[in-house]
Amino acid sequence: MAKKARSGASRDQLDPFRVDARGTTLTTSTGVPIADDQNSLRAGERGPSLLEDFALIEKIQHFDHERIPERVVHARGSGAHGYFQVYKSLAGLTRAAFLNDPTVKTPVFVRFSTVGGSRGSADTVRDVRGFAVKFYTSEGNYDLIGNNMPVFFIQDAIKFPDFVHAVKPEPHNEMPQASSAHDTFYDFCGLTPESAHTVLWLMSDRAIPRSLRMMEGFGVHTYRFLNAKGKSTYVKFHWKPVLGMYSLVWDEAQKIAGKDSDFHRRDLWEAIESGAFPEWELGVQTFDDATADSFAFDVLDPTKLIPEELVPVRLIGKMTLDRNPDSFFAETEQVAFCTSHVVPGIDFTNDPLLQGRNFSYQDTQLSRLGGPNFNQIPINAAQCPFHNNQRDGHQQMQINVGRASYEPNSLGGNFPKESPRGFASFLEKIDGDKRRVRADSFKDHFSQAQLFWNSQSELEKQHIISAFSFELSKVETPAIRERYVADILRNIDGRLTAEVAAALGMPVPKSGKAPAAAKPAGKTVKTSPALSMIGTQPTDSIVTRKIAILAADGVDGAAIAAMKAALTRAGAVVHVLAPHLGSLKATGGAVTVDHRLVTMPSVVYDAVFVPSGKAAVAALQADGDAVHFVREAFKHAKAIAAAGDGAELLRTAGVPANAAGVVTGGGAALAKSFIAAIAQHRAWDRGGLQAVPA
Ligand code: HDE
Repeated sequence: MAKKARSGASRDQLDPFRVDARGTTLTTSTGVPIADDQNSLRAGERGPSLLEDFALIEKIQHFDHERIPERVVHARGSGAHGYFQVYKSLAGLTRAAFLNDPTVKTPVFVRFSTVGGSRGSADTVRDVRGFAVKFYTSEGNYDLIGNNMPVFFIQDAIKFPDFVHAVKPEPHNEMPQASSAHDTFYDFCGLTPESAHTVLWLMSDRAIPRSLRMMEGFGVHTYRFLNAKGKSTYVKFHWKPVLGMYSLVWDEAQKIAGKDSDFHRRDLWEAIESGAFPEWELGVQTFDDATADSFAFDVLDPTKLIPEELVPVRLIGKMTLDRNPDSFFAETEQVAFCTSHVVPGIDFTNDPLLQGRNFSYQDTQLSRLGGPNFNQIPINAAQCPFHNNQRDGHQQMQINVGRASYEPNSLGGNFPKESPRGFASFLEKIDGDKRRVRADSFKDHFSQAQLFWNSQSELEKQHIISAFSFELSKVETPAIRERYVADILRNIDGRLTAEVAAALGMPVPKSGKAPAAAKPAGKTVKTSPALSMIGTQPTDSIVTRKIAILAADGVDGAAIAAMKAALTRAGAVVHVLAPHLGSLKATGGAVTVDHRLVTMPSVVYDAVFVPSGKAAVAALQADGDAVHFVREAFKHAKAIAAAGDGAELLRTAGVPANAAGVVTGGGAALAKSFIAAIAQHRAWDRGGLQAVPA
């Protein structure tokens, strides 16, 4: 009954609910044994089915109701269990119990998601990724529901339905699926300049991560830490992936969406099954009111980030994901995150987006999960005791004993009782006029878009230009394209505007809507190196990278064995791909084939190795899939290695042996240089990739 990889957490609330039917008798859901599950009850051998067939009716009826509404946003997601451990007590900043004791491993459930697509949509679409963490702490559940980008498209919750209607597939024909490249999105964003900063992030490589394990997470809003004395410190949360942050290239992401639409889900699942547990460090930026007031932006505005150069990120603990769910539906689908799930020591600020979220998440679960008892569903249930006077409702799972379900009471000794240690909100003085208003401090929409743009490397800027050009080319209404370039891009950067305008075949706009506010005074930075991915990537590890070895009958088995051993030692995952399954006739020992070449395209691998062996190389040269594999890996700037006459296949594929990231030769030296090339992630300085026909 127990699963193989156990969470490091001391206990698991799901255990009592796990059902293992091995060795059991088939029954109805009321426990009546079933003798025949092949045939329904009929009047006569060829006659009509009978209404009294309760086994048929129960089975079909349950099936008819298997689906629940998918999430209105973030419908596509993948989850995993694990634990979080703080490095040392943060008692000075917060009284949150799970952040006070470094010996405690707090169980977590994490769900990663895309935003716009429906539940079955592809993983690698250009989109923001959700990064939602449920901490089952000793003082209740804490949900940190963030994204892989630190800012959001809008400033006020009242605009969220508008934004989501604009980005989702268009209402008349439900197209396009899981893509922002369409008219309604750019119509809304062109008319809503506060979205400019986040749309820039969406056009960056952050929106096409290589792996869910290789992306950052952000709490986005400014929250509060409260210590035992009630002292408040502002806090921004960051998740930093231990493996570093890496992305796909756009052409590759689109192809994977067709070839393996579960790419990220599979990658997460396989890493955990193999014991390569994904890890993130939790970082915090903490600051006081005076610091907040000194910035050139408002810390309550969720379209703004706090540059790490102004307030450094302090790493306070580590999260490890070490167990896959048993049931996708029971766990990943039914998990209900709510921003209102906070614990003593963590509190909200007046960020108007956060305030609206605090209603929305709680509310949406009612229609998604069918009633007010969703917190009793095993994946949502607290792992500490919970007692109150809430009663009844659909799917009530608890049998509350006693007569008193009210407070105060004398019949039940006045239990459950309030506690002096209970949650207490920050004592904040509020004094203002009741008004529908957007603060002036929220009106500068372009300074941080410029900060992000200016912080990107040349290559990353090119990728952003290509992404905007791609997306806006898909917009059918010329006025919407033109407005976006004139009113938004023109206010960010001249080169960005000119190059996108050129791709759209429109003149570079000389005028457009002016920014609503002048650049405010206050502390900020001109560039923030931490905002560039390429500049911050580690280049010394190939752990969990997937490497393909292309082989056929007649291959040099010893060359494969040596390369495989070296790559595996370095932590990579190695697959032998060949024209047929089974094993290959090989010199130096038989070689087991992991996959047929036609089932595994180059886009799902990080690098490719072609071993020597005359007959094998000749067979691969005559195989269009093998030639395309190598050429496409080259186009996507991946590391390519060839041993001995394996280099012939590279020649057939038009891959120059002296190009960056291409290594040839043999023996230990080849393995070493191949590993070094893979660790670079991509050979960006390869050049001429646009011209590669693959
Ligand atoms: Fe969400 N969001 N959101 N969102 N969001 C939901 O809640 C909403 C926002 C985020 O894996 C919904 O349970 C409003 C920001 C994630 O289950 C819904 C506003 C951020 C997930 C909802 C926002 C997020 C959601 C849909 C603006 C990053 C997936 C299903 C006021 C900090 C959680 C659900 C999971 C899901 C509302 C803005 C992240 C409808 C009203 C900002 C990661 O309640």
